Amino acid sequence: MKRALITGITGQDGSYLAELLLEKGYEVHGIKRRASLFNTARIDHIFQDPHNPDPRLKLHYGDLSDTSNLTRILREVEPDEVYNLGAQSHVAVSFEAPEYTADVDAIGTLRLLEAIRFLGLEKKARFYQASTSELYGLVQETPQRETTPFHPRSPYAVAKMYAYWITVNYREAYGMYACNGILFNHESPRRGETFVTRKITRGLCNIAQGLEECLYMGNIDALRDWGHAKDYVRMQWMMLQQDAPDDFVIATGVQYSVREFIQWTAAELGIRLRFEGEGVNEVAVVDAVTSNSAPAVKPGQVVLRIDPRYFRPAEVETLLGDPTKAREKLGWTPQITAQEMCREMVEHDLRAAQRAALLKRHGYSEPVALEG
Ligand code: NDP
Ligand code: GDR
Repeated sequence: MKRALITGITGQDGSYLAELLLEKGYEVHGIKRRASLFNTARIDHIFQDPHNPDPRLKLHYGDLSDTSNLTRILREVEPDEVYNLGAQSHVAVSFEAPEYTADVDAIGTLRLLEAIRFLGLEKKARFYQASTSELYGLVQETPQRETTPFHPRSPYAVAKMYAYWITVNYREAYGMYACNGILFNHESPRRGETFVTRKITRGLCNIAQGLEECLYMGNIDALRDWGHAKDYVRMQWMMLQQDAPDDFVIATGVQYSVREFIQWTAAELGIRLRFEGEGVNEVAVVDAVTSNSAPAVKPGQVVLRIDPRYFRPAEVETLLGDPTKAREKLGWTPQITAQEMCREMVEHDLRAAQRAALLKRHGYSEPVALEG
């Protein structure tokens, strides 16, 4: 039985990857952070009682900022595969907490690689690094592929650039099987609530149910290449099953704007929107409501405004990936389109909003709008 260690197992990708590896018969170890509230909601459904004689999912307390902790866990687990998905992953937050982001996202990756080497596991443990399309930042070529030069535009992207190169360096210097997946944005119903797609699906579902009045957004003209996290974790595993390590762009090759994602979400809820005004004065107004999914929304209602608080000090305006290498060398193609993914996210968030509205009507609780 193969053993895998996943940092960031409690995150979006970690949870889907853990499911996939359990299905494939792996023993899965995950590092979770100590928090004052439970942070395991995304993996609770695959939790296994640690008192069972042989649980195949095991969680270890740890943190990418703690070398001795990482070394001890690696020594205990002796994994065949290490997936480094743990990170402070929010680009806007990285401008607020640049040093912490560098410590976890850049030096955290070095700590993990060095611990593998220190323990003499460099020929046994295959290593996957969660690299990102944010490396391309101010894009030098469209679409972006493995050879496109990097120009990172945030403390997050700069930290991830260190992690990218240290992974390449350990491969070249020590012959480690170490790979970078350069992943473009990927989403799902498990996406963190402050990333743009989830903020939109959750926010508009809440508005549809009368739980919030208006969604406040930043740069809605940004263009992204969005895929589904389930498709992308499959590729993370595939990258570690090759004869030789390599780096791959993982993307759909199709690009949409944030504004289009807003329109899709509204359409799923039976809300027809029109955008009015310009720049920070732009708003989205309801033209018509054509389904009973949005009982609280009325024509003429302003459901979206621009708040400059969500603009970034340096923005990545456009990203579009070229996944040709992944298709040709690994036979990978994404199965779920961005529109299908949007529908799944709306269905999920509408159910949650309907439930919250029911509770609210009966005086039980009131959800709050999130920053992000
Ligand atoms: P999430 O933000 O959903 O998950 C991040 C995970 O990292 C969580 O489990 C989080 O723990 C954990 N983590 C945060 N800080 C630390 C730390 N100091 N030590 C250990 N673990 C920590 O991210 P995603 O699942 O979306 O992304 C996975 C990885 O892929 C990240 O590295 C991200 O930067 C990268 N990436 C993501 C893309 C995307 O579109 N989703 C695209 C390209 C790259 P907790 O739950 O306790 O917060
Ligand atoms: P990104 O994702 O920065 O690409 O990083 P995010 O969803 O946060 O932003 C995408 C684009 O939408 C614009 N935007 C807003 N973003 C947020 N979060 N909130 C808003 O209100 C808003 N309004 C407009 C942003 O400016 C941006 O242009 C994600 C993360 O998962 C990274 O970890 C990963 O590396 C990259 O994707 C690939």
